[in-house]
Amino acid sequence: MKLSWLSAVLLGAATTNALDTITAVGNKFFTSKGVQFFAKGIAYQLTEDDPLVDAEQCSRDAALMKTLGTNSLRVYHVDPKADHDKCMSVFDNAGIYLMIDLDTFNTYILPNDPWWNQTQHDRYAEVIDTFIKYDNVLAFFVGNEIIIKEDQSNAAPYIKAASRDMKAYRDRKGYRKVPVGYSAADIAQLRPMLQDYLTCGGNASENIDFFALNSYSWCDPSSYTQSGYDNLQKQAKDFPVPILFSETGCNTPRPRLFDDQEAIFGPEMNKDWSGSIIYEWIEEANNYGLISYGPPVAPTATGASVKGGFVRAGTPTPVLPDFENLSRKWATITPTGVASSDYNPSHVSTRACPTSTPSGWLVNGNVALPTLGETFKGTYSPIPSATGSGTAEPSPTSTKNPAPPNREIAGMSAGLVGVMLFFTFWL
Ligand SMILES: *[C@@H]1O[C@H](CO)[C@@H](O)[C@H](O)[C@H]1NC(C)=O
Ligand SMILES: *[C@@H]1O[C@H](CO)[C@@H](O)[C@H](O)[C@H]1NC(C)=O
Ligand SMILES: CC(=O)N[C@H]1CO[C@H](CO)[C@@H](O)[C@@H]1O
Repeated sequence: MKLSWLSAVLLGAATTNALDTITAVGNKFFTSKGVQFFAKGIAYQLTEDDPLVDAEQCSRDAALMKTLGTNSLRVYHVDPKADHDKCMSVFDNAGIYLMIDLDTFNTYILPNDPWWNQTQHDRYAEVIDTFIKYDNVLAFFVGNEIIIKEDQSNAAPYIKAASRDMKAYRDRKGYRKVPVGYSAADIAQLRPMLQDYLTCGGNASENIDFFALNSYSWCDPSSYTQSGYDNLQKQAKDFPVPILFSETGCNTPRPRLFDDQEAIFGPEMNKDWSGSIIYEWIEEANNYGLISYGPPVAPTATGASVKGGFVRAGTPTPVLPDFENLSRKWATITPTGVASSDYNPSHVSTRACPTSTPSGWLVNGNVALPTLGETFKGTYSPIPSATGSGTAEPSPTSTKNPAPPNREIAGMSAGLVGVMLFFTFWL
């Protein structure tokens, strides 16, 4: 990564594509040069509609992101009609990949009354059409924390249907195989059923290409076992597709030490996990920011780049000690992983589709997925899973809700509440 960025600088402005494209193979991400990719990511959503349209802002942020050591961003909402060329190029030249959510405020799959229809499909497809041309697009999400309670698990086949259709769309258009995945809330009672369900049944065309978890269960000072990461690891071992943290960074108590990064990139987890995305770049009411664009203003204040009590553009100033702590932490971490030429994905395995339990996981085994245009009617019909070795193919297979009902540990609920606040604001 560093090398290609450096060579881009040496070659000058003529190099528009500094970064190699990334695909999913087995449970890992690899660049087109065969180098395993681990995300050192940041959640980036300065404005509700789209933070990837203001080239000057992207440049100011990218410059500071380089000192932080980030190689990827997650953006929750984009406007597919806007021009993203400059921001995408700025981030590409800074060695930064983008993970983009396809849904937005009025198109995400609903948890209690799910449907999946052409309007949603076309909007998601529009985002793919807009972003597919950028080599530094790493992944697309079909949803974020759609399910946050056990009794919402009936929405899972709709997530799978959305993933199936967006992958089919991508392939039908002959697009690059950008992995399509889902970003889950960390609800202990739904683990590992949700991640297993989204990758079960034996038909890679219907499964997500990667799974990601928003987890705030590691609150410094903590440890691999105290945080529950040991359990996350057990459930991720030899997972059939890449798995990563799509949000992490508990902020209670302070200071944030980001010690979980050592576990995620260390020997306990790095054979099964592909990195993490720290929540979040901009400081706002939930206090997760790594930078701010100025002191808070009155919640009612309005003006260019002011909303919800915070300035949302300008020169980024590190929030201390968080920014420095993360920067120092990442500087000590250089996961090498495995070269794709040395990687044999045959040990990863698809799990059985989970069976339902009373007042627990509700989708019983493998079920017929909703077709485009379908609304959930209360039951699913079972279908047998495709048989076979149960081994994943060594090929590129592979929003927002009210407060969570079950709090696994204090840190997680604090994190989720923070995230809820963020989205409540944007809604
Ligand atoms: C999809 O569902 C939404 C919400 O009910 C509706 O507004 C929209 O018209 C539907 N789209 C189609 C193509 O039926
Ligand atoms: C796999 O899923 C795709 C998409 O739903 C479907 O078209 C195909 O027939 C399925 N393959 C098998 C073997 O069932
Ligand atoms: C790794 C690191 O830099 N840790 C620092 C994080 O911030 C606290 C509070 O300033 C310091 O005590 C740590 O040394």
